[in-house]
Amino acid sequence: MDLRQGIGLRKLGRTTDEFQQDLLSNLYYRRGTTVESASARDAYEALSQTVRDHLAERRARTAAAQFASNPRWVYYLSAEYLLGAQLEQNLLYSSTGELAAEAVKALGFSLEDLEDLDVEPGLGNGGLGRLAACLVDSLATRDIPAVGYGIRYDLGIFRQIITEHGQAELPDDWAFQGNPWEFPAPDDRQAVGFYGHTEPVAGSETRKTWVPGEIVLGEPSHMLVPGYGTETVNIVRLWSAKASEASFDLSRFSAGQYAEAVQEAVRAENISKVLYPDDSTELGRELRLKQQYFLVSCSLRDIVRRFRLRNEGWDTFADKTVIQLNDTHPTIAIPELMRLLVDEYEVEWEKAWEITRRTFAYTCHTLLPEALETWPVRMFEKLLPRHLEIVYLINMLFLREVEARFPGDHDRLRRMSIIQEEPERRVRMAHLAVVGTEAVNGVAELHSKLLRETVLDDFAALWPAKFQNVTNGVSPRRFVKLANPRLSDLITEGLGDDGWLRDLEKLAGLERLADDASFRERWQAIKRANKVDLAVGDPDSLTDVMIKRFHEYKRQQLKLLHVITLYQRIRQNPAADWVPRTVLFAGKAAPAYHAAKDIIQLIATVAARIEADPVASPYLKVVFPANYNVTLAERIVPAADLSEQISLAGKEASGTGNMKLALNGAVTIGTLDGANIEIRARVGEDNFFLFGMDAYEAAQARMNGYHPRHFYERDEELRAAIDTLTSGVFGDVGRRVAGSLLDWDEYLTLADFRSYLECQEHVEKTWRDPGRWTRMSILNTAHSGFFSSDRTVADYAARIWRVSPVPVAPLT
Ligand code: NBG
Repeated sequence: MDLRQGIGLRKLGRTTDEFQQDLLSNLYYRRGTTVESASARDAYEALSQTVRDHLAERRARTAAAQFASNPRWVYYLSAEYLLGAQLEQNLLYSSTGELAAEAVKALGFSLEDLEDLDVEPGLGNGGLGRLAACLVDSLATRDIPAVGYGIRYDLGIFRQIITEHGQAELPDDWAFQGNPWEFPAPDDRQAVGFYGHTEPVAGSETRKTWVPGEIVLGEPSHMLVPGYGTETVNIVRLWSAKASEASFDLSRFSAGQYAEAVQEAVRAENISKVLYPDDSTELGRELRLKQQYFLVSCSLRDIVRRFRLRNEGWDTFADKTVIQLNDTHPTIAIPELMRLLVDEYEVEWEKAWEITRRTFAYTCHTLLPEALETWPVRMFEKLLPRHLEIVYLINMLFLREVEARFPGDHDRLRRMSIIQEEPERRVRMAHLAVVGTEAVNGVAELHSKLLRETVLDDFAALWPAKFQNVTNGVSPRRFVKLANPRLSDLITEGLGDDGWLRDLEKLAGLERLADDASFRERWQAIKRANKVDLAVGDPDSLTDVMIKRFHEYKRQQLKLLHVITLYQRIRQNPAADWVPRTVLFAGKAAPAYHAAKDIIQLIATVAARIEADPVASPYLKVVFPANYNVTLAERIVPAADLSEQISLAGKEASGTGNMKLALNGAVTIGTLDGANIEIRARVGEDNFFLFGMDAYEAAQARMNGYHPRHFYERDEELRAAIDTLTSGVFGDVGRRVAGSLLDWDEYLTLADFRSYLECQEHVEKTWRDPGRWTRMSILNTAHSGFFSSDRTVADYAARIWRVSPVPVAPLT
């Protein structure tokens, strides 16, 4: 039997009876229970295992095919993955949904009940983490050999609750009851060093020996990442920190010093305890740096191990390997690969550097200068002494190159150095990432342009060809098919087949239906039914949604000023013909980001006030469903009429919520920022509500001395809105928010206020003509095909990774 070809695998149950038998054997043999005593949890676990087996079988064939072809691999390194719930996705990707529904019914459960037990692994914060999940989905869908590497945080992103004091955070023990989707692989565990010192190696100038002061183990487990409409199943490999046996102090334990006995072990395992530990203390910051190195060290050793399975020497390493750095968090991979090559494998520095540079590529996800990571040299040196030496050498050679190109330009050297000197010596991770990679990309056209013109301009002048753009995308499977089954069915009917799920540009075929009255009616009825399901307000009201992380640059405060103004207008003239609106906010704020938490609290306060007001509440409702995550997004997105993308132009790198919403037929109100620009260009100016300054105007406004009070004084309605906040009717939090707007208003909220309000009036006028609105909605979906993450992956594959698919033959 040739196991390598996956022959020897029996075909899994494809009829109802067979599937049911498989489910029962999982219930008996793996769960150890019986039909009579099976709980919903038992049924959920047994079902998940049955579905997982279908994917695992494909995984075995994928691994065999990939191994045989010894391809160039994509390794995606990311501190975050927001994978979303797994059961429903895996049912879809294994085409077992109907079989499963039948089989669990026979056990006395409904599929929906079991889906409710499926907890989403919240291993990320926001857009960056969800992008990682969409890209791994599309990598598999495009049959590209790839592994996603990350950290298996014990506690994911906190669970948010909203009280009258605003946001409160609770721990998210997501795998408390186990995670049926995960395969532990303790054999592939790695040892990771920290601290210690370095020693010279006799006879070599560049090689050193690093003697770490602490060793922590990294134990991987992987989750399966199936492609859609293809056989490929890739994996995401997540590392957990484990203390070594030696770290348990038996003699202390015997002496009754229980806490002391495990102290070292606890410290080691804290590395994968939480996502983004609070970095307001020195210890917290060090823990974050430890996490970064932990991820990088484990993953690189695993990548080398995998390379070694099929190849010898180092000559082909960079041909067979491309490592994509998802933002700067994994950037220490650059000095780490140098260390492995030079110190451990005795490769010459020049050759090692060439390999390293050719292996890595870097995606930048921000434009906010404060979000560009730097680490104090002092801390770096203590934790990673050898890496700092390597960074210094990389920097010295790099600065020589700059000096050769721009002789005597000392200011340029200072600006470009990987080491920042003032006011404190720090390692600039973004500079390291640019210097040590072959390609650098932004995530939307404008973002990539601004990176070249501002944040990374010196680097773009030195290496213009290195800089690229790859516009983000989202998975149409998760965000249309799974999230919005009604709309998916209508689209499939309208287009004649469901080929759009793998080739999203096919949605353009809906254009001809935008003027078809009966199609429009059905489209509208679906939107309404989705609103009924969401159940947050009157389904006939304009459902106006702003769902994203809370950040001042995203300007939830601008939306709130609009709400307050609407409220005051209604109060002044209750008899007018108001367009009923349900304004939905959802999103989390970083626990230590007080200004953002203030805005959440203020929204909750304003919402309660309007709710209690009999005059305004029939027309205006503000809701704030707590704990925004992928699962909640899947419920909100299909129900949205209006998508709020109102960041200050030049601040949002791309946005991906904007894409999900447009794909589901929400019309955008937005600034010329991030991917909004590309959405507008595709759906058409007439189908997009544009307002506000553009990025250049915004930068100008700041440079010319921006005075928020100037706008406050000149705009009566704005003044009224801010004055109510200052008056204290919305409590101290209202005063604080008003104060920060009047005194500083970092993101020019007041400057864009009038333009935003006028644009919202235009929205209402359009909404009053349902035929016209629905046409706009259909055209948004029809022209959003570009925003599939399948296209994003194809772009990376062609221009950055230069990889080709390795198809997996179906089981015959
Ligand atoms: C975020 C940007 C978004 C972008 C996502 C994915 C970070 C650091 N950046 O605009 O703010 O859509 O990345 O690229 O999370």
